[in-house]
Amino acid sequence: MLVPIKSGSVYQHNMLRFLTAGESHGPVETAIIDGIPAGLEITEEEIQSELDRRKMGTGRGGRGFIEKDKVNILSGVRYGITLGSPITLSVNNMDFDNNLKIMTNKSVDLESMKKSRLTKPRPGHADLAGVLKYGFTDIRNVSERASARETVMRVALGAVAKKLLSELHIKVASHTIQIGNITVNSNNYNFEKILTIDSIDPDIRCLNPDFSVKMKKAILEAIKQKDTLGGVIEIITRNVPPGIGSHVHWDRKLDSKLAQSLMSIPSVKTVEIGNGLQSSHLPGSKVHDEILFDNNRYFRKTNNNGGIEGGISNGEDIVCKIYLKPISTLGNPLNSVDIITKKKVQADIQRSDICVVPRAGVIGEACVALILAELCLEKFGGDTIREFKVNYRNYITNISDHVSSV
Ligand code: EPS
Repeated sequence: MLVPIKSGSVYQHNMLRFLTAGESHGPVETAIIDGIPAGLEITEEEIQSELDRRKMGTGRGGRGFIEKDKVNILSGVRYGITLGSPITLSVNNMDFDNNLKIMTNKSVDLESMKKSRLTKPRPGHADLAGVLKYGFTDIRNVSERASARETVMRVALGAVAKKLLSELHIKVASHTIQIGNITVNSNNYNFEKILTIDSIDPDIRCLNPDFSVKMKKAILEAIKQKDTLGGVIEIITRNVPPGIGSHVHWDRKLDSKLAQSLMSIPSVKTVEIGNGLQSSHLPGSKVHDEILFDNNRYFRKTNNNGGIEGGISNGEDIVCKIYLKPISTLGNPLNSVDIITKKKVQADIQRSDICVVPRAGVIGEACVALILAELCLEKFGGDTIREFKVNYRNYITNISDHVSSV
């Protein structure tokens, strides 16, 4: 019989939290994650392999070829093992602009900064709302931090979260199901195949080769037209036990936390759990997943609810989709208004990506992994990985005891 070791105040004590910092063309992107138990094996190479996955895909702009995205572990890990103390990660920006040392260097030439400032906000970007909110006359003060470059740290942190989840056999995978108006049917997915999608189709990350060709063509056409394209990614998590998240408070619900995390990825405008969009058109009898019991466990034949009911995981795959709008920096810019002159102008043209959808899957996986790691730590607690795993196994034994005593 396994003995529970966690104390009653686990929720506060084992809270996983993190912060990222860095401007897109500043010297460094950095992050601190706190709450990872001691004893987790993690190396720079493991984090690096996730960052390398994020660099793949058709539709990248020139910046992608400049950045190395080489990660450094600066604290919280010794000899490849976590210490229970905050873990600091950093990635140097190769395309570093000295003007972005403004926070430490007051002696920069303000006149030339004034001349180089960006004043023509891009529709769809944080540019205009950001300068109004923070009282700036240079859009770069906003766009540098609003940049999707920040997701480099989310992916690095997500690698740590994924490693923690792997201790509970939880795996996260993603694939592309839409680029522009080309959509592939993702029903009856093969999870093991999705786990290997990077080697099958590194350019688009789509399981169907015919659709992948069409999607790639669409991106190349958008490049020719100086336009941009959005799309849809599906992110699937397997082996999450029933009972992660909670129905008792709005901000402890697994689906509400996943939605916030995924919605925070730049360009994401919709987060769908299970078949949420389609379900809104159907009667309940065609939507809800009937409950079955066999081999000492409950299961469902369908998974329209995407593995979450009442904000709690039900043991089925957690299925999320993210819908991305096209990138807002356009080669043929839309109309805008200059924030200094208030005259009608065309928005700034800046070097940019054309389509971020293929690699958004890697970012989405990280966002999902960070939430599941947080909620698994809330549920199972522990200062060490051993405690965490014993508590997990104890819980799994308890729920199957509950089943057989009914
Ligand atoms: C981004 C604009 C581009 C992208 C960048 C995100 O950068 P730049 O303005 O330097 O050309 O390449 O993404 C990355 C650098 C990255 O690593 O993902 C934006 O404005 O969001």
